[in-house]
Amino acid sequence: MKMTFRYYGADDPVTLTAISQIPTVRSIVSAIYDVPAGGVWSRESIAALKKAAAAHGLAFEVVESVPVPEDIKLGNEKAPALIENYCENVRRLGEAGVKCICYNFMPVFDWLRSELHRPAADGSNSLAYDEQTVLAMNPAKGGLSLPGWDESYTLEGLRDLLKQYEAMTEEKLWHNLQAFLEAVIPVAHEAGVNMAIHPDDPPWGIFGLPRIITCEKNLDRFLKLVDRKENGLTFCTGSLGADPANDLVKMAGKYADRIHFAHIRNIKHTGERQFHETAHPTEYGSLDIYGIMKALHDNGFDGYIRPDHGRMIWGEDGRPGYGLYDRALGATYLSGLWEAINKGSK
Ligand code: DNO
Repeated sequence: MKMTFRYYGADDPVTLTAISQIPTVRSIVSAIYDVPAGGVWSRESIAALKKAAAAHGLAFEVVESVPVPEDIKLGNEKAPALIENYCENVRRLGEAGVKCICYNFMPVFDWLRSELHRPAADGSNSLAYDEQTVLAMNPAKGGLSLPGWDESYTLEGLRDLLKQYEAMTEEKLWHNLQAFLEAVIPVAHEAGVNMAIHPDDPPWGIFGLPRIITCEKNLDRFLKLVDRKENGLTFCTGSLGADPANDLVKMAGKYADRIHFAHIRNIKHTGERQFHETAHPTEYGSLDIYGIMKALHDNGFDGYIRPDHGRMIWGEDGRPGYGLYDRALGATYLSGLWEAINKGSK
C-alpha cells in the first residue's frame, strides 16, 4: 500500500510543504489543469510538476485525472483522434514515471452533491447528497455551481451536449468504453502504467444520463472488456458505498489485484439516496472502513491509496472535500489501520 494525497497544483491552498508534513504520505496525486480535456499535456508541464513534488521529498506517481472528453464517451467521429491524444498522454506520463492514471467515464457530470457545507453538531461541515434536491435542479437552466459541475461549460454548450446524449443508452456507453479501452490499454501496458477507472458518483443514472460503473455486476463486466491487469479500478468507497446494495468488503477482496488506486472515505446513509460525508473512521459512517482495509490487505492489495473527501474542521475554509486537516487525519487513520492489520497478520 502506498499512501498518497491529492494536490491541485500551484493554486491549491493545500501546499506541497503541508502535504510533505503529513505522516506516511509518499506521493502526490495530481494533474495538468490548464489543458482542456482532449488536449495533449506538454512534457515540460509534467516534468515541472514532478520536480516541484520532488523538491518536497514527494513522488508524482499517480494522475487524477486524465479526463476523457465527451466526444469519446459519445463515440462520435471526433473520438478516434481524441483517443490517440489520450494514448499520447499515457505514453508521456509513463515516461515521466507515473504508474497509475485515474479517469472516469461518467457522461457530462463528474461527482454530484446537493450541498457543500452540511453543518454537523460539532461545528464541522461536510458534503451531502439528497436525490430529491438534485432532481429538482435543471442543469439546462444554469446557475449551478457544485463540485462536480464543470464550470467551463457555457449554458449553450451544456444544452448542446445534453442534446447529443439524448439517444445514449447504457449499452452504447459500454460499447464506447470498450473502444476506448481497446486502444488505450495496450499503450498503458507498453508505458508501464495502470489505468484505474473511477466509479460513478453517485452510482446510478442521473438527469436521464446513463452511468455504468456502479456495482459488482458491472465491475465484473468492465474488467472483462479488456481482461488485462492494466485495465483496473479506482476503488472509491464513498462512490460505490452510496448504494447500500454494494458489499464493499466483499468487492475490496474480490478485486484487490485489479485495484490500482483506492479512495477511502466514509459516508452516512440517512435515507433512500440520501447521505452525507463523515470523518474517515468506521464508527462515524455506514461503511466498514476497517473491514475494507483488511479485505484489501488480506488479498494482496499493492496499489496506491489516498484519503478521500474530508470535512471542514478547525475553521478551515477550502476546496469542498479537499481541505487539509480532515484528509490528513484520514491518511494517518488509514495508515494506522494498515500497520495494525499488517503486523497482526504476521
Ligand atoms: C471527487 C473525485 C472525482 C474523480 C474523478 C476521476 O472527489 O474523486 O472527481 O477525481 O471522477 O476521474
